Amino acid sequence: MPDDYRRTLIRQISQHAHSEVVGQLPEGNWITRAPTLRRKAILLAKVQDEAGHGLYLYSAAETLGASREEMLDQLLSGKAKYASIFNYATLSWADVGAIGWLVDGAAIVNQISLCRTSYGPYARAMVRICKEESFHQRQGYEIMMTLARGSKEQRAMAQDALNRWWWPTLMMFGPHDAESYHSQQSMHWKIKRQSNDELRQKFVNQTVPQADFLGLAIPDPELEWNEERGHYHFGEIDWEEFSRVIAGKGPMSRDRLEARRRAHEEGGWVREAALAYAEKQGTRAAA
Ligand code: FAQ
Repeated sequence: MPDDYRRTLIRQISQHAHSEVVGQLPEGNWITRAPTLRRKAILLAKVQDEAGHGLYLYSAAETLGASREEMLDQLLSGKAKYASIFNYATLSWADVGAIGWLVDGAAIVNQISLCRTSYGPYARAMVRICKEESFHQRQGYEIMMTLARGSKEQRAMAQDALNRWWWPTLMMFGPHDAESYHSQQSMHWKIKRQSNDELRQKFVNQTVPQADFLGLAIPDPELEWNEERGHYHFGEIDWEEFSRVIAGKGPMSRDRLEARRRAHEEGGWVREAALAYAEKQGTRAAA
């Protein structure tokens, strides 16, 4: 395996794993405040799924020779990137709906494409992840539907969440193709099967009718159907905001890393106990 191919995969897969792990935080914040027991149980299951996705992905990266400690170190020291979207705050219950609908929706569009990525362990992890993300996306849309059909205040809450999450969601697909310095090589190696702009367009095309069905307005005055292109035209993303967020200066960047560091420290005794237990079992098996 060429070294650069291996390095590129470790970079992408570990960033993807970090995103799943950090991605638990914005919604995890709402578990204690979910409006009903049913919503709480669903949200708990979803957040647990994200932890599981992190595990599949760290394991896939380990098959390439990266160690778990090394990858976690890079995340906790702030060296490694993770998806920009998780550096935004979840201000209301509607944000949990918007994350499921939009963020998981965008993640699926990207990950369906990655089910055909050229590295088998990554592609196989994606198949299972996509099935789970599909459940996540539906639960988010169902929350939005309930709010959109609810009281005036609930509709306003749903619209406010869409207003705040729309643009950061479009940023999840990364820079424009012309600015995406890894794309050409990754497409050549078939790590990426579709470009950042192609996937972003696909997401917009499938999401606009969903917003229409909810009776919510996408916060983009330029948004309109282009008959000739067979695609929605949409406005320009604020790339300065994107650069700021991926440089670690997003609205919640500091809190996210602090929460991960604290969880790592507080979980030290679990790792120690698991190692001691494995050692004891090993000694018994040898005896
Ligand atoms: N955020 O040259 P490109 C989820 C970086 S999972 C942060 O285009 P590439 C599930 C990029 O790393 C979401 N950084 O790079 C969930 C590179 O920096 P580097 C995660 C970004 O790799 C839902 C530089 O910019 N999904 O949400 C972003 O060819 C709900 C130049 O960019 C994945 O990771 C960004 N948005 O394409 C969980 C999918 N965009 O590494 C909880 C797998 C770009 O040189 C709740 N990854 N950058 O320092 C990919 O498909 C690709 O890596 C891209 C970027 C498309 C993200």
